[in-house]
Amino acid sequence: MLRLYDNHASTNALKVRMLLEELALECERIEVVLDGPKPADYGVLHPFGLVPVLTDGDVVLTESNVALRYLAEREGRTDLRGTSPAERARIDGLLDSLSLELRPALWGVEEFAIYGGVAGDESERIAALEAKLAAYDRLLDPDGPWATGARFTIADCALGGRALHLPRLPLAPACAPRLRRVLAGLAQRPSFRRATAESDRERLETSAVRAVGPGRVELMRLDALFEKHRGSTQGASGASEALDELRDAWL
Ligand SMILES: N[C@@H](CCC(=O)N[C@@H](CS)C(=O)NCC(=O)O)C(=O)O
Repeated sequence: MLRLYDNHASTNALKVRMLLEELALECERIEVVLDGPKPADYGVLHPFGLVPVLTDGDVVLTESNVALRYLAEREGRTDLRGTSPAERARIDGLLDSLSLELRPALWGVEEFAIYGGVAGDESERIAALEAKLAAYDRLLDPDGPWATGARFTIADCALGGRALHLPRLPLAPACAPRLRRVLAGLAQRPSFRRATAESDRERLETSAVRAVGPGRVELMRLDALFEKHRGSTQGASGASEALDELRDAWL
């Protein structure tokens, strides 16, 4: 039996939730708090105390990218994992660069734009992220629609999680066109919509977009849309409609 130690707001857990939906696998989900004390025995499962953890009987996986590879291989889905050593290496490269190169720069901006932190060097952080995004974009297939080309793979699941907040960040509109294209495809994909339904709902209820820097006007527009939908939408489908409108405004 698969079990996911999850948090609805965790972008790393979202990658795994999305693949579970894609594979239509049953999985017990246990919500673990992100900020604040974890259950006493959680440290036994995850040495760093992070989310997610995926268990499959005695198998314990504590890295989201490893969970993606494991699930695709467990189900014999070479289409998702890559059909040759060269394709698997390409997919692994996209996963690694996402975690090692893009994530720290993304966090630098998400910290103040999404989570309300005070930075003081916002413009530098935005410029650093835009440079990383431009570089990462060059790794993506030019024609798409997905990260590596015509076929959907676990690299797209990873992008769905890692780049979830991208539409809400104050970035230059022309930044990362290939990545935006992948995100536009994901927004229509049922597995992504199901995997994000819960966090979308919470986001609508607790919208706290900070209007800063060059993206100020765009963010104010998004904020106005959040306000419009707040209270008028109920449940996951209402939240999805509202998020569609937000994504359309950005993508
Ligand atoms: N390399 C890990 C990173 C996991 C991670 O950073 N998880 C975040 C949530 S997305 C977390 O648990 N944050 C809570 C904390 O730092 O205590 C992975 O990809 O699974």
